[in-house]
Amino acid sequence: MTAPLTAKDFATDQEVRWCPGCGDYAILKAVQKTLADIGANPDETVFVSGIGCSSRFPYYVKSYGFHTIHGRAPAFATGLKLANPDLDVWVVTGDGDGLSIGGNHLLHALRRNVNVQVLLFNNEIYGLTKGQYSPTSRIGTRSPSSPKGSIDAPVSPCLFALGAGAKFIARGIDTDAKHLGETLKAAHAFEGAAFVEIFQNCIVYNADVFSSFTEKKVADDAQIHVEHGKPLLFAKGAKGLRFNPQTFRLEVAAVGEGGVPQTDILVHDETNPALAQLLLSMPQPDFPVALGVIYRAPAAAAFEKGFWAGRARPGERAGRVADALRRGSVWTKKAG
Ligand SMILES: Cc1ncc(C[n+]2csc(CCOP(=O)(O)OP(=O)(O)O)c2C)c(N)n1
Ligand code: SF4
Ligand SMILES: [Mg+2]
Repeated sequence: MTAPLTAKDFATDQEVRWCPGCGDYAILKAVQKTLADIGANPDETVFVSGIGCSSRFPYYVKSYGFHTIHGRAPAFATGLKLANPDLDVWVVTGDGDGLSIGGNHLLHALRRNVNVQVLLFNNEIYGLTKGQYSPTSRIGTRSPSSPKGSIDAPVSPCLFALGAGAKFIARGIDTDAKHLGETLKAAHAFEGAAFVEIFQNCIVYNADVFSSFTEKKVADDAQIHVEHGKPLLFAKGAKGLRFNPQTFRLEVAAVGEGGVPQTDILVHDETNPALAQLLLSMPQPDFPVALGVIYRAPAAAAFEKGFWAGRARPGERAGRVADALRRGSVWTKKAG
C-alpha cells in the first residue's frame, strides 16, 4: 500500500515568484494541506486560473493545471467539467481577474452550479500590473489609476456570488490557516459551484488593507466565525448578533450580565439566503466581518450532471462533431 500524500507532495519544483511576504504563500500552503487532507489524487485534480499574481497558482500545485486567459478561468473550468465530470476542478482568480474582465464568466459558472471550487483571492488591487485599483478597492484608494483616490463604489465578491445564484458562499483569511483549511474542505465537499473569498494581503501595493479585522489584537472583536446551528456570537461570547424586526436589520448586542440573554441572539442557518445577505452586508467597523460558511443551499443538481443526463457520455459518442456541423439545414441558392 502506498503512503498517503502529504502537503509537500502537492508542491512543484517551480520557483515561486510572489513578493516576499505576499499572502498568496499562506493560501498555497493551506490549499496543499487541504489536498492532502481530502486525499486528492493529483492525476484527477486540475487547477485553472486566469491572469494575475494569484493566477500563477497552478504552477505551484503538483496536479494538472491551466494558466488561461484573463477572466476566463470559469469558462475553461466549465468546459473541463463538462468534458470530464470526474475531474476535481479548482478555479483560482483575483478580484480583478474574477470581477473586472471576468465578472461575466464568473456569474455564469456560479448560476449554472458547475461543480468546481472557485477561490477568489481578494487583495482589493491589481497586484500583477503594479497596483491599479480594482472593483473591490474601497472609495478613496490611491493608486496609479486613481491618483486622487477611487470614487467607484466597491463590489462585495460574496454579495455578487449570492446575487448570481451561487449555492455555496464562504470566506476565509490568508493567514488563518486552520480556519481557511476547514472552509476549503467544506467547499470541496459541496456538490456544485463553491465560492470562497479569501482576504489576501498584497504587501506591496495594498499592504494591511484588512488589518482592522485580521490583526491578532483586534480579531476577536472584529471577526465572527459563523457555524450552522450555532449562535452568532463573537468577542469571546461577550457579543452577539440579533435581528431587529422593526428595522429588518442586524444589531450587535452585549450578551449576559447587563446585556441581552443569549436566547435573543440569532442562530446561524446557512441555508437561509436572507440571513446570508444580512451577514454579508454588515458595515465595518460597527459590525464584525463574517467568516466561514455563510451560505450553503440544500442539495441542488450540479450543472454537468444535468447536462449529461440522457446524453451519451464522452467516449460513447454516436458521431463526430464535423458530421453534426454539416448535418441539418442545408440549402442551395438558385442562380438568378
Ligand atoms: C486582456 C487583458 N487585459 C488586461 C491585462 C492586464 N492584467 C493582467 S493581470 C490584471 C489584473 C490582476 O488583478 P487581480 O485579478 O486582482 O490579481 P492579483 O494580481 O491582484 O492577484 C490585469 C488588468 C491582461 N493581461 N489581459
Ligand atoms: S504584487 Fe502583491 S499580490 Fe502580487 S505577488 Fe507581490 S505582494 Fe503578492
Ligand atoms: Mg487583486
